Amino acid sequence: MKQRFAKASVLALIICIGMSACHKKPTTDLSKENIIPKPTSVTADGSSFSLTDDTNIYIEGDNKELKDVGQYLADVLNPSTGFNVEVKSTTGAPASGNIYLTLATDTSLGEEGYDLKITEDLITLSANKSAGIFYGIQTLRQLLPPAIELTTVQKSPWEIASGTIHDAPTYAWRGTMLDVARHFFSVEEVKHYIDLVSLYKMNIMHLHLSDDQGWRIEIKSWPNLATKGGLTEVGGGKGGYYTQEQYADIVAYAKSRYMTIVPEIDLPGHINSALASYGELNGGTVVPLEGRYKGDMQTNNILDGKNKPTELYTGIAVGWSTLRIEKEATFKFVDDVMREVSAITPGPYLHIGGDEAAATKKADYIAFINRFKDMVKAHGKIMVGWEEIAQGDINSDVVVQNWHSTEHSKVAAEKGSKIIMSPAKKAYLDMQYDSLSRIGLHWAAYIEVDSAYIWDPATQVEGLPQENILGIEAPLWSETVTNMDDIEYLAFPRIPGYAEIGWSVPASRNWDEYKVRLGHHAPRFKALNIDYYKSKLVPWAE
Ligand code: TNX
Repeated sequence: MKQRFAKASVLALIICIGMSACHKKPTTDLSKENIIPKPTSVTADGSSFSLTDDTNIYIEGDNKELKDVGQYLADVLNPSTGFNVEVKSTTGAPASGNIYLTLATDTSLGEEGYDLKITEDLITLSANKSAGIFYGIQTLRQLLPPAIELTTVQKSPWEIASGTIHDAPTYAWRGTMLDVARHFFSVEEVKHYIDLVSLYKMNIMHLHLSDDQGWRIEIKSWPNLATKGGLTEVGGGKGGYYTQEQYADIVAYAKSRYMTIVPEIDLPGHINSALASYGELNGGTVVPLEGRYKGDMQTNNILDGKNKPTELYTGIAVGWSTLRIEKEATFKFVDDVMREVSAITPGPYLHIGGDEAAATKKADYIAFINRFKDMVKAHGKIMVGWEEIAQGDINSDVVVQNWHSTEHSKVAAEKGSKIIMSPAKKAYLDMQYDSLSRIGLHWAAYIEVDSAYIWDPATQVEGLPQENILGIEAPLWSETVTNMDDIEYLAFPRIPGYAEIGWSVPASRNWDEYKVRLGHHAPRFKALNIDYYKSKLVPWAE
C-alpha cells in the first residue's frame, strides 16, 4: 500500500516536471495562521497535510462521544470538499492521509484543552475529554480555507499547515446570553446562534426566558404563563414560547456543540408577563421608568393594582413590576417553575435574574433572594443571579453576574461567590458600535470592536480576587433586535473578541495584532453568511 503510494508520487512528480506547470503545494506556516481565540502555543514545521477524497476520520476505540464529534467534523468537511469523509474506529494511529481523534491523559489540557499535531501524513487531535476534541476541530476548521464553510462543492486545494498546537482555555465560563423575551426567536434561530458562537469555542448559552414583555417557556403547572404571557413582545409582535419538548431540543443541540444552556427566569422584578397571566402574583406595579439604571431598590413605591392581572406590555421600560411577597402562593409558583425548569435542564445552573427590582421593597427583595437560593438548591441546581443578589444572604453555592456595579461584585466575592464578568460598558452586545449603528441601545456606552476587546475580566473590577472570577459572558438584550440579521450584526465581529478574552491568556492579547487576525475572518464570515458589522477599525481581508 505504502509502496504503491510512493510509486504514484514518483510518477506524479515526473509528469509534473514534464509539464513544468505542476500545482506546487502552497507554502504554509502554521504560526502565521489567524486562529481566534489565539492558542496557548503554536509550533510550525513548514510543511502541510492535504485533505483528499481518500481522507477518513479514525477514532480510537469505540467511544460514542468521539464518534459523534467525529461525525460533526465529517459533516463540516463533506459539503464543500465533495468528499465522502467517513468516521471509522481504529486501535492505534491510522494509515497516512487520515485524521485521528483520540483521548489522552494530560493534566495540562484540563477538561477542554486539546493537542493538535499536523504532519504531512497525519492529523492527530487528542484531548482528555471529547469537549477538547470539539474545540480542536474548531481550530482545524480555521486552518482550512474559508471555502470549507460553504455548502456547495468547491474546487480548492485543501491544505492544512503542519506543526503542533497545544491549547487550553483560561476561563471555564465563556458565554453569551440571548434575550428571547423582549423579542422571541424560533428554535431554528437559537440553534443557528449556538452554531455561530461555538465556532469560537464559547461554552455557555444563557437564555433569558422571561421578562415584562414575554414568558417564553411552557410551565405545565401554570399553563397561562406561556399561553397568555407569551402572546406578545416589544413593539407588539406576536411573541411565542417554547414547549418543553422544543426547549429540550435546544438543550440537546447545544450539548452537541459543547454548550451548556443556562435558563433564566427573571424574578422578582421583570415579571409583568407572569402578572398578566396570574393576577394573584401581582405585588403591584409602579409607573414604568424610562431609561435604564435608576439606582438600587426603591422603598416608597406607589404600587397599583395589587393582586389583579396586569395588561401585557410591549414597551422597554424596566424596574416597574414585582411579585407579591406576602402570599405563600407566590412561593409555590416560584417553586413550581424552578422544579419544571430544573427537570428539563441537564446543566448545573439555574439563573433567577434578580436585576433591577426597583418596584420591590429592599427587605422584600432580600427575603425573596434568600428563599430562591434554598429552592434552587433543593432542585439540585447552582443559583446564578445578576449582581444585585449580592445583597441577599449568598455564599459560595451561588454565582453572581456582574453588569454595572463594582460594589455588588466585591460584596459577592467577600461572601465567597464566584463571579461572571459582563460589564455593560464593555460586554453588552446590545450596545451600539457608534451613534450610526442601525440598531442597539447606548445607555452604558458605544462599544466599538476595539473597546469590546481591550479589557480584562481579571482587573475590570479592582480588588476582585482572580480565583473568584468564573469567566466572561456577553449578553445580547433584544429590545431592538428582531431577527437573525440583527443578532449577527450586533454579535459579529464582537463575539470572536469576547471568545478570545475568555480563552486566551491576557499576556497574549494585543489589539493591533488581533485586529489583523480578525480581519482575516471576513471571508469566513462571508462563507458562513454572517451579516457582520464592517468596523472601520479592522483591516478586513477581501
Ligand atoms: C439592563 S443588565 C437590563 C436589561 C436590559 C438591558 C438593556 C440587566 C441585568 N438588566 O433588562 O434589557 O439593560 O441594555
